[in-house]
Amino acid sequence: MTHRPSLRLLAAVAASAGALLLASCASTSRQRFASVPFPDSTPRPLIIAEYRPITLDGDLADWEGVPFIDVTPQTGVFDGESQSTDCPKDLSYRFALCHDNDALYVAVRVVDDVLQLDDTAAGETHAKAWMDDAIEVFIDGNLNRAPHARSADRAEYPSGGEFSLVANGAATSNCTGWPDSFGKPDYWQGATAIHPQADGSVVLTYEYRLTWRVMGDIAGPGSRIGFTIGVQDDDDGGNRDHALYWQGFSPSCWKDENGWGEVFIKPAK
Ligand SMILES: [Ca+2]
Ligand SMILES: [Ca+2]
Ligand SMILES: [Ca+2]
Ligand SMILES: [Ca+2]
Repeated sequence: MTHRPSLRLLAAVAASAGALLLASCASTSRQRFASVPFPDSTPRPLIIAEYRPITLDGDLADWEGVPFIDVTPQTGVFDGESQSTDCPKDLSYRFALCHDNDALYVAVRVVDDVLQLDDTAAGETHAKAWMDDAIEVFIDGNLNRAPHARSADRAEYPSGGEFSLVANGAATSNCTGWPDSFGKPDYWQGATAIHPQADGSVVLTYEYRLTWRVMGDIAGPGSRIGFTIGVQDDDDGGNRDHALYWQGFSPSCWKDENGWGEVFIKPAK
């Protein structure tokens, strides 16, 4: 089993210390941890997804007040299958989660120095998303923390898998039980927007809607799921340059569900 680098332990300790320092501030959201830690005993992050209907339009204004989690080259996990960078302006992002009665929503805001979309096209539902500037969302809907999310028997696909969305709106769900289901309201949908910056860089915004159906109809308000997110960064065409994950065991962060964080889908009051 892959062990998490000691830097992760230091980060977790620092996060815990920060939480203690901020404990007296009632308005500050505290870091939460799942009841089952990582195999090396470091705390497993837990996100609380509140109830909030969202409009899928690539505009994140409707997420105001929802806490976002920052992922930078210093706090995230670069997958060993690609290169890394030390520069947050090259690749960094923040993401948030919420839900309504039918689906989980994910918002992502990416900072990227160079936009590359040479391997995908808008409208594709079987796109090579990993080769361009794209998001990959990973769902462990039955929370069994399987060691191989893509085992030959496809045992994990009925309750989750990988849902990828490119900045141009191309998508893929090949590694789920629902290939080519992007854009269908009963399965999953998404919206993206590209915001060019004055210095030539881009800000990319994404919104996902993932129904309980793509989690096998076993997840929903009141349940917990395994979750991580990876951002793919291509800056020079061709294959990706960087893959930066929120949580995962490198290399192959997509593989071992035990390396992912958790989400509690908090019921509406
Ligand atoms: Ca929106
Ligand atoms: Ca970049
Ligand atoms: Ca890029
Ligand atoms: Ca590319």
